[in-house]
Amino acid sequence: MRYYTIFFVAFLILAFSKSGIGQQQLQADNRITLANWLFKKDSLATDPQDLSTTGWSAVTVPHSWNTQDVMDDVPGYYRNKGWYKLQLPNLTAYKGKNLRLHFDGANQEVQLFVNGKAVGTHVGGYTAFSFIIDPYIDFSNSANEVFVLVNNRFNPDIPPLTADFTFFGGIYRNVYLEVLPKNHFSDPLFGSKGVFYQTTEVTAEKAQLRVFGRVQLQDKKAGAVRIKSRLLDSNQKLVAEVLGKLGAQDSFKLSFKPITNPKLWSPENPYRYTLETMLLDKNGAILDKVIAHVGFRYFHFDPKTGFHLNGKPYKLIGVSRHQDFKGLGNAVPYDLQVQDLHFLKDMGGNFLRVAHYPQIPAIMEACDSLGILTSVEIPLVNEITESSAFTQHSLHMQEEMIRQNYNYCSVIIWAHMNEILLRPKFNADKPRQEVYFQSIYKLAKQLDSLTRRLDPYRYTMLAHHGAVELYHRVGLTRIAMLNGWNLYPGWYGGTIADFGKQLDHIHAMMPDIPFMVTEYGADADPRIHAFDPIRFDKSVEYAVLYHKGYLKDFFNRPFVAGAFAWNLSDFNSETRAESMPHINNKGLLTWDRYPKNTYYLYQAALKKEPFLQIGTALWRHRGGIAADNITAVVQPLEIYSNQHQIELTVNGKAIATKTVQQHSAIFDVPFTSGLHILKAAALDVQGNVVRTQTDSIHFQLVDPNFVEPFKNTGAVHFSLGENRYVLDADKRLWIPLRQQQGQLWGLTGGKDFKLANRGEANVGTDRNIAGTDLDPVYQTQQVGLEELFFPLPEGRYKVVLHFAELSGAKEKEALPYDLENPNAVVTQLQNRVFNVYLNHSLWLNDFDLIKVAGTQKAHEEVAEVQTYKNQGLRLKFEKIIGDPVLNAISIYKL
Ligand code: GCB
Repeated sequence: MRYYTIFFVAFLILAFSKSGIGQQQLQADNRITLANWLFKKDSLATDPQDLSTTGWSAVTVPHSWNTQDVMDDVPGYYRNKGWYKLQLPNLTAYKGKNLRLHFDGANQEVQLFVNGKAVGTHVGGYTAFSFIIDPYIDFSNSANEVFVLVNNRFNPDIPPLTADFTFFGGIYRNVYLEVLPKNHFSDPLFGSKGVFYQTTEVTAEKAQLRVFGRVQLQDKKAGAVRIKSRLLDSNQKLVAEVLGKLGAQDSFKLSFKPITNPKLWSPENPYRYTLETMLLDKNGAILDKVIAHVGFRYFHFDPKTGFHLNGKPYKLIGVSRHQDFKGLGNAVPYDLQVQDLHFLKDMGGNFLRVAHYPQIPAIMEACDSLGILTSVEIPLVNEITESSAFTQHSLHMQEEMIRQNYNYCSVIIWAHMNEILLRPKFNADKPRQEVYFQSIYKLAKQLDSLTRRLDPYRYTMLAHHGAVELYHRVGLTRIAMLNGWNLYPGWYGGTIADFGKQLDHIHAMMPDIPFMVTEYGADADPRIHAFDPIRFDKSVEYAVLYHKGYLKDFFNRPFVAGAFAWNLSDFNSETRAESMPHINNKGLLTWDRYPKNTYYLYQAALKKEPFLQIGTALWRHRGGIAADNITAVVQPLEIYSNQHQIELTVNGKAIATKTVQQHSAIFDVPFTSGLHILKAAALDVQGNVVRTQTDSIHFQLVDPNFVEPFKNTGAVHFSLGENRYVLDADKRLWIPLRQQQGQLWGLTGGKDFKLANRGEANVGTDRNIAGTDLDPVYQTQQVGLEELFFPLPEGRYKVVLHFAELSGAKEKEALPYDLENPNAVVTQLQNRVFNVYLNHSLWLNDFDLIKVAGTQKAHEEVAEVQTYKNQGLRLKFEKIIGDPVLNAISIYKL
C-alpha cells in the first residue's frame, strides 16, 4: 500500500473536489478501482479504429466472457479476442503525476491503447502488470479513452498449453488507476511495488531484516533522495528504523540492526510487524511510501523428519486451490475468494498450495493474516514448447510471481512445473523424445536457478505425477530443493492402500530429498451416494474412504513433510466429461462452496477444538426399498468427530453409542417413511458430553405395496444399471433399481451397461449426455431388460421412461491423468429396435432410440395410465433388433 504525505493527500482531495471526481473514488492506497467497462467480442479487430461503435455491453470487472459457454453441451469455449473500453475519470487534477493502469490479471494476452495509441502489451494470464499512461493522457481534456484488447487464444509460446482447468478469458481480476508522485518506488517490468524485504536469519532470540528495491526518479530536482524503513509492532510502536542512500541505478539496500526476541509468526499465532519504507527528499519530506507486513519465522525441510517451523517438527496439511466459482468463472469478487481461506482455516489446515498459478493479492494477504503457509507456482503444466519465446515467457512469469509475492511471509516455497511429463511429446519417436525431455530439464534448471538467485531464503519445488521413475530418469527430481508428488492410487488405478507403499518407495529411492504430497484426491459428485462404494463411482462415500486411507498413511510417516488435498473446491475443467460434465469434482467443497462430507472428515481429523458433525452434507433426502414385510430400511449414517465416542438418537430412540475410529463412527439407522430427527452427542474419554448436534433426514420409503413412496413427493424415481443413489438439483431422489431379489416386483432381465476394458471401476459411461444435467442417471443403463413391474395401488399415474444411447460414443479427448486408462474408451454403436408394452397395450412400437435421439443424448417418453386393483404397472420390453435398454423411470401419482 502506498501513502503520501499529508500535504499530498490534502492536495489530491482539494483537486478532486474541484474537478468534480467524487472524493470517495480515491481509495486510501491512492488508487481508483476501475470496475465499469464496455465490452464486446471481436475476433478481427487489431486496433481500436477497426471497432464499430455498436454492439458494446456494460460489464463489471472482474469479468470473463466464458462464464456460460464452458458449461454447455458444445465442446470448447470462446478462445479469441475480447475488447474492453472505458472513459477514464477526469484527470486534470493529476497533471504532473505519474499515472499507472494496474491490472491484477487478465487472461492471457493484453494490449493497451490510450487515446488511440498503443501503450504496451502483457503476456500471461495469472500475474499482475502495470502500464505507465500519463504520457498518453490529455490533461486539458476530461475525455481520455482506454481500450484493452484481451486474447485467450491458444498460443504455443505461452504457458499453460494444456491443463485440467479452464482458461477463462477476460479482465477477470481488478483494475486500478494508480496516482503516484513523480519520484516513487518502482518495478515497472514486473508489476510489484518495488520494495522487498528478507528475513535473512531468524531465531527465537534475534532476527535479521533487510530491505531492498528500486526507485524511479522523474523529478531530479527533489535532490539527494534517501530511503528510510521503520519497523512497527502490532500496536504501531516503533521497534527499529534504518536510513540509507540510493545506490547504483537508483537501487537501495538497507539492513536493520538485529531485532532481539522477535515475536514469531506461525499458523497458530500469525503475528506480524508493519514495515514502512519511505522515499525522502533532501528536506526529509516523504515522497512515496510502501507498507509491507513482516512475519518472522524460520523453517527447514529435512528428508527424514519432514518440515520444521520455528524449531519444531510441523506437519504441513492443507489443500490446493483453484480460483473459479460457480457461475462466475475466474471473475470472482475478492471477498468471495477470501472466504476460501476461512474454509481452509476452519478445516484445521495450515497450508495452501496456490495451484496452478499465482492468485490475487487478497488471497496471499489472507494467508499471512490467518496463518496459512503457502507455496506459489507458475502455470507451467503438462508440457512445454521448445521455443525461446516459451522459455522467456516462463522465466518472466516466474520473476513476476516472485517479485509480486515476495513480501508475504506465508510463502515458503516457489514452484515452477506441474506434472511436466504428463503429456510427453514425440511418443512415436523416442530419440526425439529424449531431446524434448532434455529441453524440459534445461528449462527447469533455468527456472530453478533464477528462483534461487531472486530469493535465497525460500525453497524451490517441482510437482511431479506418479511416474516416479520417469521423472527420476530425466533428472527432474534433482533440480529443485523439494519434490512434490501428485499421487492418486485408489483413484486413477491401483488401490487406496498403494498410497503408503508409494510414499515408502519414493523415500527409499531418494532418501536425501525432502518431499511432499502436492496432490491427492478422488471425485465426489455431491449428488451421488453409495453404500458399497467402489473406485471411480464418483460417490461421496468412496471419496471419504479414500481420504481416510491417505490421512492415515501420511500421518504415519514423519519423512513426508506435507500433504495437500486436491482440491479445496470443485472447479471447472471444460474438457472433462464425468458425471458432472466440465467439472472436476475432487473438491472438499462444491463449486459454490458447500461442504461435502469429505470436508467434515478433515475437520474431525485436524481441528484441535472439540468437533462433531453429522454427515448429512447435501444428502438430507434419502430413500430406499424395503424388503417384503419390513417397514424400515437400514442405512449407514456416518458422524464425524475428534472425540472418543458418539451417541446417536433418531426420533427420540437411542440407536447406539460408538467409539470413533479414523475420525468417525458409522451407525446403522432403521429409516421409516418421513422425517427423522437426528441427535448426536460427542463424548470425551471420561464420558462427558462435549458437543451435541441436531439434524434431520427425510426418508422416502419404497414399501412393497407402493403406498409410502408417493406420500410426500407424489413421485418415485428409479435409476437402472447402478447401485448409487442420486439426489438431483430439483431434490428428486433416484433410487437404484436392481434385479428382483425375492421381492414381488421390480426389474427382470438384462445387465448393467459397462465400458469395455475398464475393469472393476466401471459405472456407466464417462461421456457427457447432452440435453440434461442429470448425467449420472442417464450415464447408467440396464441393457437387455425384459420387464418392470410395480405393484401400484389403483389410480392414475404418469410414467416417464428416461433413455440415452450410451454406445457409439465418439472419440473424446483422453484424460491423461487417468494413468491406467489414458485413452478414452470408444464403444461400438449398437443398433437396437424394440417394443415397449404398458400393461399389455403397445406403447412404443419399433422404438429406435438412435433414430429418435441419436447417441449420448437424453430422451424421455411419457405416458399416462390407469391401474386397477391388484393390477399394478407392468412394462414389457420386447426385442426386435439388438438389446432393449432403459436408463431410468419416473412414476408420478396423478
Ligand atoms: C493432477 C493435476 C491437476 C488435476 C488433477 C486431477 O495431477 O495436477 O491439475 O486437476 O490431477 O484431478 O486429475
